[in-house]
Amino acid sequence: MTVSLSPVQTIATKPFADQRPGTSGLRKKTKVFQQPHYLANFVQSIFASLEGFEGKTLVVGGDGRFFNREAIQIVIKMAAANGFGEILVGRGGILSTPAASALIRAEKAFGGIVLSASHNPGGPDEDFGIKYNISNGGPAPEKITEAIFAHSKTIESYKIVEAPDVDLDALGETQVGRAKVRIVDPVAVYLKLMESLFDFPAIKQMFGAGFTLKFDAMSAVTGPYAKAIFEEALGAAPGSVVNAEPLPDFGGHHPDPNLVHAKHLYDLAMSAKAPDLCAASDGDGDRNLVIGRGQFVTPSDSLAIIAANAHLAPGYKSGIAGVARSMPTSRAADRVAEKLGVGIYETPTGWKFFGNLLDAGKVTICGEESAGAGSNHVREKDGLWAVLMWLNILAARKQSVKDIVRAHWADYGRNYYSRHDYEGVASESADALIAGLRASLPALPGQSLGALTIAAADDFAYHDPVDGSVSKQQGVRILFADGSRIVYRLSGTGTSGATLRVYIERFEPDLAKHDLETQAALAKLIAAAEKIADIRRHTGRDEPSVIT
Ligand code: VG1
Ligand code: CO
Repeated sequence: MTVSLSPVQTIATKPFADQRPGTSGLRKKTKVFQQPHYLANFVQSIFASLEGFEGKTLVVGGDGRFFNREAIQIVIKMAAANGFGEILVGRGGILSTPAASALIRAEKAFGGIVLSASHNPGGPDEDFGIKYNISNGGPAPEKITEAIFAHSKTIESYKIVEAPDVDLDALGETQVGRAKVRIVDPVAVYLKLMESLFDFPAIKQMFGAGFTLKFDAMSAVTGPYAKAIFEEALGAAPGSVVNAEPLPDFGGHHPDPNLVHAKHLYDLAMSAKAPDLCAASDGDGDRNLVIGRGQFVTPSDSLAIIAANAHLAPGYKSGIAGVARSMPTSRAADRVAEKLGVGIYETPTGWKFFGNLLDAGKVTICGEESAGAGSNHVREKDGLWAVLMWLNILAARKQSVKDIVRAHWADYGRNYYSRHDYEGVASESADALIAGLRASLPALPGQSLGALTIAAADDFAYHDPVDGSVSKQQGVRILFADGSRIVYRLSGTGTSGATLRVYIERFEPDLAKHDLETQAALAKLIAAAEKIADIRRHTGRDEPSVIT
């Protein structure tokens, strides 16, 4: 008698109207995802938007947040039912976003599904998310995310294998339906990749000589990676990595490594007990925070400094092909690219826009003002990569973070930069503010606000130089005659109401003026930003909820 392979069931369902992926996948309140069929509908819509995966490999993992394990079981059973031949899952359901990208590439997988709402808080009353990555390891481009959304609006059924849950904690292989499920070490492939890029012996020597690090994994996904890399491979003192165990609710914290949610690190870095380097990563491990003793490094500056120094790391010793940054990111990196004589590209917000440039070999280093940096080693931003890059630069230059940042400003000038977020604004009010800005665009050039004169104003549209696709309405830009900028856009990662982001930048070439407090240095522009967009009237807020 033959045992029938677990039968594929076709389950009838009805569409949910709200499954349009945002800046980085679909993010909703966990309770929304827990509704019957909600996750399954989206997963089926992903598969319906792909072609040619029969018998191929799918990588699956998540950031460990509440509902991660349940979601992974559903994804495994649906991938098997839809015809994937092999499903690779990080042990415990864990894979950081960059590690998932690395695994997709190393295993030549067809694609991957990452369960994460990234820097959004987790737990039964917080956020959950899911995103699909293509075979280059990067986020699905808009063509695919729009197809997923289109399918989700008409879906009538999904396929799932009836099978017992897979033991996610035991390395090895099992069979689910006709697919092989392989539970793999989530760290191994990633660690090997990092060893190939950075001078581990030099960094190890630096730690041996007493260099001190405090890395906060924020009870999110990077703990196991950071322990293995910093403490075990590089010899950082035990305890250098804190909050190293991924927790379903991130210990009740907001796993966003910014100056609000990681203020304790900032305070430590500014204190008498400051280690040489303080660093952190977000929920899914793709963002980074870097603070030297007495010196915070803005993500925009970090991108520029990494671009200028990447050649010091073995993986980049022959130089970089080019740099890409998201449009709102400061133009500090542009000056480096110019000096190096390499290309600089300006893309819309979100890592999915870097994939084509990286695949085409036009750029090596990419970054966003939102604490994201990465390179052509994967197709996602990579928090630990950024910290390792800094460690490598510090080991090679034998200078402090502070000295390196100061020297960079002295060479290139300083781009004062800040982002003001207005969170939880009513969607209609936020939409009205943006609509008002768009309507005012033609009349803005030539207007003066005090000493500032508006030279140009537009709604950023991106023309992808590789595939020719066009993405419109990616942020309203106000460009001033002195080179300063204000950018307005609405967040595409929130799960309740709208978040208005206002990005403010001013270039200061004068070395004698590199020590101003950032908000003070930008005060005139901040006032102009209010005036141009009428933020107070539209949002009812007197000040931003988060300043980074
Ligand atoms: C934000 C950031 C953006 C980043 C995105 C995903 O998007 O601004 O730069 O790529 O989050 O990061 P938005 O649409 O909210 O501004 V993560 O760490 O959530 O994957
Ligand atoms: Co993230």
